[in-house]
Amino acid sequence: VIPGWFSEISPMWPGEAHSLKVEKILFQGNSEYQKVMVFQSSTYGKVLVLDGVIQLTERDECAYQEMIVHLPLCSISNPKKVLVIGGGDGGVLREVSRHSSVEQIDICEIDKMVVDVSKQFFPAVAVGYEDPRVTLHIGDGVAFLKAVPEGTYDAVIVDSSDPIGPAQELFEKPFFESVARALRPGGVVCTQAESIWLHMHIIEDIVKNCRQIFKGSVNYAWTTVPTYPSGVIGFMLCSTEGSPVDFKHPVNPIDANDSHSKSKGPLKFYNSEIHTAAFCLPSFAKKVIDPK
Ligand code: AAT
Repeated sequence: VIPGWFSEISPMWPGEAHSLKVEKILFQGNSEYQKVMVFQSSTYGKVLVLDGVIQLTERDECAYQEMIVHLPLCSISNPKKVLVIGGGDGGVLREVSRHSSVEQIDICEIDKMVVDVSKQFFPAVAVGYEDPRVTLHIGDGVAFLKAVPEGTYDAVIVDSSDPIGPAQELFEKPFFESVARALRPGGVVCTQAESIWLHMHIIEDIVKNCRQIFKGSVNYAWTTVPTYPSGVIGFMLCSTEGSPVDFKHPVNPIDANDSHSKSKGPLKFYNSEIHTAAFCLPSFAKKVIDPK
């Protein structure tokens, strides 16, 4: 550990640790669920850390939040009801609210401290909470989904932390089963699905479970996020049986102008070309995820 630097050390990426130079620690607290920290970095703006793991930085959060939302929502026409699990910082809400067809946005985040800290230190992210379509539920996403009436949502977005800690069950088969139940026929889910460089075994497991549960399409996509372990992170995109969804060819392109508002700012990362490109896999990953 280098003095004055933050190093992200975890058994989920043994033998490596990405580091950022710390200008100032702005917040440290213990919630009921995890350690919460915010610091000002020299080169990535403010950084939100949970249990020693980077959740977002001001500089590169767009690459994650825009992709986890617009990959699913641009793949179906007229999404109306959207559920977000995790994502307490509000960045996913900010992106969902760019879609004018959406009428209802529910979010279930387990940790109220994440919400409060984001509102205090990350106003450009927490701006998502200002949309009147948003209802916040504080609680466990697993329990929340079990209580959702069948066929409620057009899209579910699972913006979850890594499977060590409170998010563990969000990577397990029973959770995916309740997501499928909560979706209407032809509805879509997009979940945080870790790194092809570090977590092929986790991804293989998720893919296997999802192929059994989701009778529409099942695809893996990925994006680059320099401050996430290995610099990339992926998403599992699935649809339920019903009108078929072709994730690789967006039917609901988002108009950069429509989605722009003074408080939200413009899209920085997502466009229709990168949407399609995100599904191209390196050969080593394709062999496991999508063998022909
Ligand atoms: N949008 C930024 C990135 C995140 S946030 C993940 C959120 O999931 C956290 O706020 C955490 O409190 C919440 N969470 C964890 N478990 C649950 C649960 N069971 N129910 C509801 N919310 C939960 C993801 C960062 C990815 C990091 C990659 N290394």
